[in-house]
Amino acid sequence: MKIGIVSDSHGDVRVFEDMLSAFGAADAEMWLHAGDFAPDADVLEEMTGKPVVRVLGNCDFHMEGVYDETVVEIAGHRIFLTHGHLFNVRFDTAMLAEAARESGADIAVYGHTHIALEERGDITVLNPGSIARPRDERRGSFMLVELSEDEKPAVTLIRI
Ligand SMILES: [Mn+2]
Repeated sequence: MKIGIVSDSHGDVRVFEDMLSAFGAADAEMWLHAGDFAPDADVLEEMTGKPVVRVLGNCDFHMEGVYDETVVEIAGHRIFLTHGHLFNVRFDTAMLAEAARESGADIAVYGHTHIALEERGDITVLNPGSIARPRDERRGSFMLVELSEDEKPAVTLIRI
């Protein structure tokens, strides 16, 4: 199953158009939004007609039924999704990976730094970067991830 991962759209939902017209994005059957701003996930849901799982970022206000972290189970994988500011991610991803491990996840997804990252260990740690305000390159980024049972996730980072 192919999923899309996006973060830190910061209200600039117009960029979703470019994102969704990128090669392969239309095939994503589900999206994860790692926060900032969580309400942007509603727009993405409307645009794609697909479910969008979201968490709260440090710039988000209280939203009914939306939390700081959540676990999503897809195709035999468990994905720990959180924005990252509560896990010291500006320093490194050790605390985040540990939280993912504790919740029985094999994949951790976060945002917050606006810097794309893919780390492979016992936990696959993914940051799609920011779709609207990248700090690593000029172009915003997101990820498409192919998930199959008993296989490591196949990750593609895409710049818009
Ligand atoms: Mn943030």
